[in-house]
Amino acid sequence: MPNKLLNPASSTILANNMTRLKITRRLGSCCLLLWLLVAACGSEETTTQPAATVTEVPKKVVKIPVFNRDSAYQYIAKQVSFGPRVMNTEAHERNLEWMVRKLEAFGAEVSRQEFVARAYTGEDLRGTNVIARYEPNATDRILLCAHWDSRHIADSEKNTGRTDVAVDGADDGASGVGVLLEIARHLGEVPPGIGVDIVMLDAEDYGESGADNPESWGLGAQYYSRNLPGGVKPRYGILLDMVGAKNARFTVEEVSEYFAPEIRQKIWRLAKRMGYGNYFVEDESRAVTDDHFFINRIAQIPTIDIINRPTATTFVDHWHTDRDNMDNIDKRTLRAVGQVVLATVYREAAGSLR
Ligand code: 1BN
Ligand code: ZN
Repeated sequence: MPNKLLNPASSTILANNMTRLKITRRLGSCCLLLWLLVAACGSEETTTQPAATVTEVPKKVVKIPVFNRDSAYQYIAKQVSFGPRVMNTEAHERNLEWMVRKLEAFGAEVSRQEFVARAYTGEDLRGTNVIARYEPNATDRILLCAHWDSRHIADSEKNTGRTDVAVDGADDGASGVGVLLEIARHLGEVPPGIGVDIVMLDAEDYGESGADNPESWGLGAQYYSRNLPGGVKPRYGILLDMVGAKNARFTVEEVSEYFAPEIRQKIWRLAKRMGYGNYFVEDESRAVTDDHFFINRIAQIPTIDIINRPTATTFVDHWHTDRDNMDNIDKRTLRAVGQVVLATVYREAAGSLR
């Protein structure tokens, strides 16, 4: 993928902006000098003003709820308890009803986006994206999303058992949903001060492995992106996928960095300041055809993927195997991701996310 940031046109814009910033700063310094001179030569009233009133702007205090990793863990276990959430199955249907009830109980305005998508196998898949809105009338909005379906086959070469059985998807799917449900619970209790759309995307994982067929993945995200509900486009999006494993490494994934570099950087910077730099690492990893790819390409909402990619090209060993179960879910990872995303939302609302 060509690097857009390095093309000559972008560098000119960048250079012009930098020059403008320097001129503004210089003008600012001149004004300050002038003001100091006037103040020094001024009347009694001017000199009796306390210095603090002219130099200090009080910082806004942002109260961020504490993410409960045990709740997130329970929400993951509950999803897994229904059985693999494969399209056109009863487990999928039951999980959907439970998830919708949960989001409603957490005070969101919930709607369902139903669709039928043709899979690479020729089957027609009945899918439902679930959209949970907080502060539904706000025009400034953030999108948080994860996929709630699980893969129909355990077809990774690292799978040691049967390859024709569906995966539990504790990490691949349920972990992102579990973290978002715990975030939803907080958003219902403490209004974020900004619009938040939590979107549980369906039919992400019914794609064709090892084939040049990217459109076979992210079917729910493709439908969502072509049928954006609510009339207001979120400012940016954050996708959570495979956010539950022990010692996860959220590397800088190529699609995220191509479409949304500033957002990616500010979230990784925040994570580091919060002490989670061991999870949010600066190493680069190759592009993934995950839901964010379609949200970026089709809906043009700059969206990043927080995804566990231990090295530039690999996924975790349990990925698309029969070992993607609760044994691989680590509460410390859930807390790291959940707390960073919660802080992102509340800080963004307060204008204190740098
Ligand atoms: C992410 C989790 N994905 C599937 N499960 C997206 C993906 C698509 C990953 C194609 C690798 C190849
Ligand atoms: Zn998958």
